[in-house]
Amino acid sequence: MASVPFTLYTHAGPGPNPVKVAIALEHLGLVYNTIPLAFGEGKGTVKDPEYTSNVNPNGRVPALIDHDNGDFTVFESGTILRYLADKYDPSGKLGGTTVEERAEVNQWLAWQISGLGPYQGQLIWFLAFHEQAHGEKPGASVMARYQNEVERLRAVLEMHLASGTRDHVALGRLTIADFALLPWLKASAMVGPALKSFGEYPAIDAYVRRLDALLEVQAAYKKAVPAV
Ligand SMILES: N[C@@H](CCC(=O)N[C@@H](CS)C(=O)NCC(=O)O)C(=O)O
Repeated sequence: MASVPFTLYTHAGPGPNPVKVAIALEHLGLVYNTIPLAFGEGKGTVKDPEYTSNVNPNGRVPALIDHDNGDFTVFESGTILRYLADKYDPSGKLGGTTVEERAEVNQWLAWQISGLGPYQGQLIWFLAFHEQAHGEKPGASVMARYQNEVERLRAVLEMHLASGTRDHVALGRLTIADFALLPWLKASAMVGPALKSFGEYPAIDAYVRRLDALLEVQAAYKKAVPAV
């Protein structure tokens, strides 16, 4: 048995994907070390050949190594969350106890990973990094495309939470889908006035506050996200 059973590769900055996994590890009471990687290329980055050859061929974080399972290595945050729930939560509370429950959790996981994450992530890129990289501002129609899609997705979530007076996004209880959503909703702060404030989405606002108050969430942020 390894002395610390899990190694979690995180971002040396505020990237929202690795902390999802830290929240799950904290919630399950699993002990882990973090290895923060920088963006870019070279030693100690997400594109370091040592990392892409041995851990994540996609050159992104998070990735997780489960040392007590023969150093089983897994990347993609949604898949890591699913792995942890399936393997370490036999009650099924976090990931669903039936095929139908698992589908309900997975649909919101997929919604975050394929929708909110990429659109909001690219919006952050266009706002904060594009001009520096390309020497010109992105066109207004490009910005509008990303802003409108993020707002559309937020309106979908708002309606879902508000219409069922739901405290959680799936199954009426805390699941790995909440762990995936929270960091992306919190990361809206990086976009500033380019997106509406959560004052305009009261159900999302309450949802974020509720999850943020969990001790496991606070511990995960402390350990997996550097203070800025
Ligand atoms: N779909 C991936 C996205 C991972 C991702 O994009 N992570 C960011 C940090 S939050 C990253 O590693 N970016 C590095 C880069 O863009 O070079 C997941 O959910 O794990």
